[in-house]
Amino acid sequence: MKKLGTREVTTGRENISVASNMLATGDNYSNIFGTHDKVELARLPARILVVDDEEIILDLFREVLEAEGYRVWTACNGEEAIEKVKTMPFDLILSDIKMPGIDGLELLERGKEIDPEIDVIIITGYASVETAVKAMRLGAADYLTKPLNNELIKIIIAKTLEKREVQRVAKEAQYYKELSRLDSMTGLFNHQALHNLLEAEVARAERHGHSVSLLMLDIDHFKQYNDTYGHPAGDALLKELTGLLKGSCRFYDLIARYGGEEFSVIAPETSKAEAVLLGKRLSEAVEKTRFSGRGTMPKSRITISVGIATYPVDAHNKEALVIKADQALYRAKSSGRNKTCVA
Ligand code: GH3
Ligand code: MG
Ligand code: MG
Repeated sequence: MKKLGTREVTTGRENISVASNMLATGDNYSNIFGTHDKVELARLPARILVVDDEEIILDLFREVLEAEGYRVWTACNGEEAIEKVKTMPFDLILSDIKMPGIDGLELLERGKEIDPEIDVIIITGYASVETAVKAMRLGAADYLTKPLNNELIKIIIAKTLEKREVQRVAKEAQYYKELSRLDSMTGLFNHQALHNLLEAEVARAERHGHSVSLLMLDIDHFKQYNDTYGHPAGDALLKELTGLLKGSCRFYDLIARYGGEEFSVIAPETSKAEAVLLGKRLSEAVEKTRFSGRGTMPKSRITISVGIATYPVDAHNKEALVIKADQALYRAKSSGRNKTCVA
């Protein structure tokens, strides 16, 4: 197991011990104390709350844990511990099971109610294996038995924190994976995500014998809008249009920014006729919206053209569906724009 060493870092406010293993990844202090609150908090040394009604045990834990580089708080009963959990974030509670008033098991339950992410290690008497089992059933991360052994304390805590770190990293990876599916400007699915989702939706439609429709939308004369008002105004229009599309589609329609000023909507379980209604509804919603700057645009309004293709009537796979919808969009453009055309 990797041991967490510590370093002292002066932040101007206080001295903070930083686990040295975080520096091995090439991170520097400006990263750690930078703008990423989420990452920063998680990378500081673990915050541990020790709860026991015996002062001598609290002192022992404080000494052992602080020497390991952890930040330690103590409480001499369950009530005090709960107050502390309510007011500050802890990674770990280390609690005696037998205490007057709120005992360790109740603290475990109530602590998890306040902060479901918190890990709890229960300290039991030598002979009370049943209570240890009960604690584990209630969601304790682990348990320690009295008489306490310093080395075992260190190992159990380090193991629990390591598991916690693995879970945090996995969660963060999932978060960034999510981000990589989204278009940064609009928050809609990006081009790649659209292709992945369409592939999955076509497969699902095939399995269940449903239709799925693909709508390609493109803003008419957007270059003119950009040339007149500038790129930032164009960006603002794209964002405004995003809100409008979200408000006009159904909950389970999948909206993507296909690229530039082109959007697409995957409408699951939607026939061609229903997709045409959706396309027309979207066009009308855009046409009616009083976007700023519309006055200088053709016919004094912002409009979109829409091309539609439906599985299985127009195409039998994702690639062909995209081509067919694109061709329909091209026809909507070449036949005068502000139109909905089908494959
Ligand atoms: P059409 O009616 O044929 O679609 O004409 P159009 O002017 O909309 O199409 P064209 O393909 O000629 O021009 C697209 C314009 O979209 C040009 C480009 O500057 C603009 N554009 C693409 N992506 C962005 C973006 O992210 N932000 C802004 N502001 N403009 C963008
Ligand atoms: Mg355009
Ligand atoms: Mg275009």
